[in-house]
Order: sequence, then C-alpha cells, then structure tokens
Amino acid sequence: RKEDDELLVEKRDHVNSEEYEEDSSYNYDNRKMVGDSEMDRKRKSRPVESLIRVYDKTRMKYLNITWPHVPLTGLGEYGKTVTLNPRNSAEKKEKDEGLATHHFNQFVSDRISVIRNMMDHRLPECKTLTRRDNLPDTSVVIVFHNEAWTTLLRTVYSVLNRTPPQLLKEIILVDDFSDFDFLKLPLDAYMAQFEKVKVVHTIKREGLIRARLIGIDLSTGETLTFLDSHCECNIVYCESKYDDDDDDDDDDNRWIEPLLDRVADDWSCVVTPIIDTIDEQTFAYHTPGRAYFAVGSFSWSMMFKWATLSQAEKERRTTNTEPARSPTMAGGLFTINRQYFHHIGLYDPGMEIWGGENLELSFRIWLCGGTLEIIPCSRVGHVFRKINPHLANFKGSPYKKNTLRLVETWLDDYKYLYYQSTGYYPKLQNEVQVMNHEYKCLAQQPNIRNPPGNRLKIKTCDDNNLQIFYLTENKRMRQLEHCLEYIPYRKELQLVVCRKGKERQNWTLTEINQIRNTASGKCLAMSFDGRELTMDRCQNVPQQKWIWIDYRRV
Ligand code: LR7
Ligand code: MN
Repeated sequence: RKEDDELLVEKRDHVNSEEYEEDSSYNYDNRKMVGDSEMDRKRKSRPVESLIRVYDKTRMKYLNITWPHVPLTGLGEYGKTVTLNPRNSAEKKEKDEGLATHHFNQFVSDRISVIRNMMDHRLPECKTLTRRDNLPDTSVVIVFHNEAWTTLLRTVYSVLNRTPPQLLKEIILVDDFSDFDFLKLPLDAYMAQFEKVKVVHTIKREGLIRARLIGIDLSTGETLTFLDSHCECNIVYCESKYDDDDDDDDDDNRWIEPLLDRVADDWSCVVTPIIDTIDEQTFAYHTPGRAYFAVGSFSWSMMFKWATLSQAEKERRTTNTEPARSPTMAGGLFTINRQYFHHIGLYDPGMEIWGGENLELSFRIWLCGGTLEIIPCSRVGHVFRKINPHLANFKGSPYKKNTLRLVETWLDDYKYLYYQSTGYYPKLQNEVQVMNHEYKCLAQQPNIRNPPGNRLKIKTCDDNNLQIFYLTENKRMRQLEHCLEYIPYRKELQLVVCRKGKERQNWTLTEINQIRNTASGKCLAMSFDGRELTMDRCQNVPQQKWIWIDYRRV
C-alpha cells in the first residue's frame, strides 16, 4: 500500500493537465502508470479483500474483518469510459447484483481506483481568478444508506486529496442505518486512519434529511458542505501549493475555494458547484461543456428540473466565471454558512427518506433573504442514475409526503397549482390544453393580488400548468375551484368561482371544433392579431377552431 501511494504521488507529478488540454490527441494509455502492462492490469483490476483487526468495544474483543479493497488500476483514469464484460458466471452474478442493488455499475466502480486522477474541466479563466486570502473552513457532510464501498471511498478520497487541509475542518460520514456489514465496523476501522474523517451510525433509518441534520449537529466548521456518497470533486490538489512557498500560485481555485469565497462574500449566499455526470454504467466523467451549465427549476407538480439560464441572468452576468442565480438546487451538493442555515431554520425534520427537501430549502433560502447560486468555477461529479434505489425499496410515498409539507409551508396562494397539476381534484374528468390552429393555447393570466388571475390570454403552448383545464362531467372548463364563464353584458371572459346550474359556465365542443358557450350561444375566438380572446357569433372560420388536447397523453 505504502509503495503504491508513493508510486501514485510520483505518477501524479508527471501529470500536466495543461498539456493534456492543449493536445486532444494525447494518449493517456502511453503514460507510465502503476500496473501499466496488460498482465498487471488484469491482475489488479480484480477486487481483492483485505484483512484488518479491529477492537469491538461492545463485545470487548478483537475481530478480524475483511473488507473489499481496490488496488490502483489504470482503468477509468482521467474520467475515461470503462467497459468491462464479465468473463465468467461469477463475474456476471457480481455485475447483476451490483446493478440490482445500486442501479449503477458497481462491477465497474469496483475495478477503478478509488483515487483516480481526473481531467480539469474548468474554464481556463477559473485558474487565474483572485480570491480572498482567509477563506472560512468547511465541514463536509456525507450521508448514505447502503452505498457501495468504492463509490463511497472515491468520494471521501476526492475530498481529502482535493481540498486544502486548512479549509477542510472535517468530513462527517453519517451512515443512515445501512444493511451492509462493511459499512459498520470495517468502515469505522478504515476511516480511523484519517484524522479528519468521523463516522457516525444512526440507530434507526432516518432518511437523508434527518441524517444530514445529525451530521450538522456533529460538525464544527464555519461553513457546511454537503455531498452525495457517490461524488468526485474535480481536479487534483497539489500539496506543494500549500506546503512550499511555491510562487506558482495561479491555481488556487479548486472545487472548494470558489464556493467558500462566495459564502464569505455574503453569509446568506448558498452555493452549488456545477454538477458533472459520472456515467452510471461506465463511470466516465462527462461535462456538458466548459461554459454551458444549467440552473435549477421546478414544475408545478414540484419536480426538480434543469433549465437554461434566463435572459435576465445572462444580461446581469458579465463573465462566464461569475456566479449564476438559480431558482432551485438539485439538493445534494452545496455549501452554506452554518449560522445562516440555523438562521433560516435548517431542514424540515418531518421529511422522510428522500425527495422534496431540495425544493423546500431552495424556497426557504429565497424567501428568507438569501440567494442561491451556481459557481461555474467549482465542479463536482455525481453518479446520476435512472432509478432511485431508496424509493424503490421503501413502502409508502415519502417523496409525496415531503412535497405536501413544502407545498403547504411555502406556496401560499400558489399551492392550488400543485394540487391542480397533480390531480388532487374532485370529479376529475379530463385534463386538456385548449389549442387553436396557430398552435396557441388558452392560458390563465396569473394575478398575484387576486389568485387565480381571472383573466385569460392566448399564449404559445407549453407545459405550463396555467394552460391546463379540467373538463368536468357538467360541461365546465375548470381550473381548481374556478370555472370559465362568459359574462355577455360586460363582454368578459373570466375564470370565476364555479356555480351549480350556471349556464354561463357551460361549454361544448361543436362538430366543427368550435367551443360554444351554452347561455350566450357565442363561440370562443381569437382576435385577428392573434393576441386577444373574444366571444363572437359562431361562424365556420379558423379563428374559432380549437382542439382539446388530452394533456396526459401528450
Ligand atoms: O434514506 C436515505 N438515506 C440516505 O442517507 C436515502 C438516501 N440517503 C443518501 C444516499 O445514500 C445519497 O448519498 O442520500 C443521498 C442522496 O440520495 P440519492 O443519491 O439516491 O439521490 P439522488 O442523487 O437521486 O437525488 C437528489 O435529490 C435528492 C432529493 O431528496 C437529494 O437532494 C440528493 O442529495 C440529490 N442529489 C443531487 O443533488 C446530486 C445531483 C443529482 C441531480 C439532479
Ligand atoms: Mn445521488
């Protein structure tokens, strides 16, 4: 091990990321590496078990424990794609079991070094940005339930190796009542070699939200940084930068510094890195491009979504390296000032297992005087997966429950949008969008003072909930407790409170696709400039042709 470490350090000295970037044809397979030969690679790419002796305090005796350990291999270095086919039935079983448990390719992860080198994916400008000298320190909190050994270790090593020691107060690993034995004593024993790593085990399944609250309680850093248990902080920390008085100081901004610098600017700034993708199958490190990144958004059904930077934000920012304001965050990776987190009341401890806490915290931040930003010069990789094992294996619907808590807590007058779009609605018949021949849609015009806004507009069709109407059995076009009504003497089309037996609220679709109001006999029409809605005498004209599109089928 010791030898391997030394070799690794030596090998690192050869690595020149500048050289790598400039020459895309650079072949890292030619690099002299540990275990370079095909024989070595085959031998070393097989996981081996190591034996350790630990003292079990409760049983008051020494135990011999094995844990899967991964030697250094050349596979996956610099975030390169790894494709490995099982060579026999035992390996096939290993691969299948890994996939079934984690929904990522544990078989591959177990054959990549837990300390692999990574390409520097930042914008070149990031390297020369200036920042304050005295950055606050941070406690890195990583919670996990049944994480794979190698992904967990890779996360921990990437933090240890790529965070300047004076900025890393500690790493707190919160084991959320995992079933795997190797995450108990063996993990404690393994982590005991690192002064800065603390491991705690919950005594019942808490879920990621309360597990993080436990981590926060135990932490002492000025700021808190959260990571999922399958991350890799981007780029290598070179010790010489901090230990020697090396004046080669053009690279003081690694993953953590830009985050801490921004939090130090303003205690109410909560920041996230750009989250790069570690492929769930090949463990390749992908990035959407150096300058491009997405911000966080959400749908009215309270699903987290990625979105492009708004025009306003594009105009507000003057350089690519500046922080970008983000409406929401994905939830797993962020840095926050400890006092500010307490000031806004931490997480909602009533939230279970998984989901919703990311939007809850995002709303909490924006509504409590804070800002949420993405820092483009900080990048961290995360293993994205298509199926979430925690939800799949859990009875009940914690995600829905958590979402209801956040809706009831923060959405006030807008919460009907959530209930409307998730179908918690009496006598739901059909969800439709009302579209005309110019592909424009009928939409409610939001009115903050008097929600829901009672005006209607014609807008470009999109998946905005304000465009979705429910067709009820009794011919209503309804949005929550409001129905579309035509008031002839005022010539007004409005969304007003639904009333039984009110013919002015009845609508039918004619054979030639007009939407006809029963009481007035008039038809819904688009004005000639295509902007306004009117009610006209029914005629066979394109302006009066509409279709009801079943929203759920689109
Ligand atoms: O009961 C649980 N106990 C836990 O400790 C369930 C989960 N966990 C741990 C788990 O081991 C992992 O470390 O919590 C962490 C997050 O769970 P994941 O990795 O299964 O979640 P995810 O990556 O699919 O989900 C994203 O949304 C979650 C909503 O609750 C959390 O906020 C995650 O932190 C978040 N991850 C990210 O933001 C990374 C970027 C992904 C995106 C988009
Ligand atoms: Mn995750």
